[in-house]
Amino acid sequence: MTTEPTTFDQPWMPRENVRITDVRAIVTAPEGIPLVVVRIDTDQDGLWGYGCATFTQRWQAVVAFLDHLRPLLVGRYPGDIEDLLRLVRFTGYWREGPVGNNALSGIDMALWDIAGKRAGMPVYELFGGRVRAAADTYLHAEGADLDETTAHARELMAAGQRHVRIQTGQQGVGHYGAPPVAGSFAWAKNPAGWRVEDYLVRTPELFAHVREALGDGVELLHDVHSRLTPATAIALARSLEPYRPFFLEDVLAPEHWHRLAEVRAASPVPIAVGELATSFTDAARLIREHHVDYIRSHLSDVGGVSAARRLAVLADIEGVRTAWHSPGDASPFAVAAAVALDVTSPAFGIQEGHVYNDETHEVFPGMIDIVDGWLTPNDAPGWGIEMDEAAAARFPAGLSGHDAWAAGVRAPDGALIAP
Ligand code: GCO
Ligand code: MG
Repeated sequence: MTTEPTTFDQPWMPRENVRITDVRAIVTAPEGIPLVVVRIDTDQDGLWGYGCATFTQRWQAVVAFLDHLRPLLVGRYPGDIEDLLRLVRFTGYWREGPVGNNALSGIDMALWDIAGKRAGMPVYELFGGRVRAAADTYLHAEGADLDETTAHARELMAAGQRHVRIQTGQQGVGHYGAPPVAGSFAWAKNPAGWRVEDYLVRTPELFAHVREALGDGVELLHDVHSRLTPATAIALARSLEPYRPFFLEDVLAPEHWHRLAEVRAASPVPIAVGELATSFTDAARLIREHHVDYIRSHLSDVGGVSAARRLAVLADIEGVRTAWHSPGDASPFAVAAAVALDVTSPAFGIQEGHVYNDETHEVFPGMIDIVDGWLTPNDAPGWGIEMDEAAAARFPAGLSGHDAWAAGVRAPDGALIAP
């Protein structure tokens, strides 16, 4: 093994005389949710690119990881994207994982942004062009009780949503994605506990209530958030069959994904899993082993848009649909990358959406927004989105609020559970 650094040059001449001059992270939290963006600068005037590297809970680790990569990339030609991604992965030896993959994703998406700007084309056209006009989306409806969640779902439908994820509160700390309900379990060691027995009763009640109120013209989704066992996941799926869920998400935690086949075999309710896949390999296995009906990867957790593009091809081959993870802890560059895949992949299923605040729009001029339930890619070169770094600096990132919340998600006996 050599001890001296060797030249990083590929054994071929770069096609053009363009070189990377800097790779840096920009962290901002215009909604209080830390977003990590990577900017790659080049020696060509006005040519730079952005990518999403958002691991909101541990963003400081991603920034530090990127510091390792700068010397590897500065001076390199930005056009050989795949070779650069492999260089980053193989020189670090220990590949994958959420920190390294998020750093890789920021680089990956920024290189595609540069490629689009150099070609004068939107990234989706570099991927082969459209197979559909736009990406249909879903938004989150939530409430402390059945009526509140139903009212929120109705509002989203009135704004043009045809797909709505419904979550509702329950006694104790409440279920993921909904506020807790006053009241607690006096008998419990942890009176504000999350009780699976309550959840298994309340969730079918929620679906029945929403279906009764809103009819069959809306697609209803629900996120279990990794809190069940195979047996209780099967019980829940079966109890929801009369209400025709569009999909049931994260029925099992990653530690039990090898048992997803049992859940899928026991009920026709479509299963969506994948946001917690922190390696391309794990996400690909979910598709290849037919554990899911929808793959839900967080693009930057599997290494970026190049990796997710491979997953979209695999999904197409295996009859799985995509449903890329993209709530508030994904930057507008992640949204642009997901939508570039959505409009170019035959395997598209549905796109998770988020309505960003005005401050986010100030930080990310050109970002794309949901209109009548649709996300449509920019036709400008690259992602078509810029970043106002002065505005970004007005929203410094702190600790993600996720830590405090997750630390409080415990069962009535006090045991921590998947948040
Ligand atoms: C979803 C996810 C998120 C995660 C969040 C974690 O389906 O959108 O479950 O809400 O909880 O992205 O940081
Ligand atoms: Mg989820």
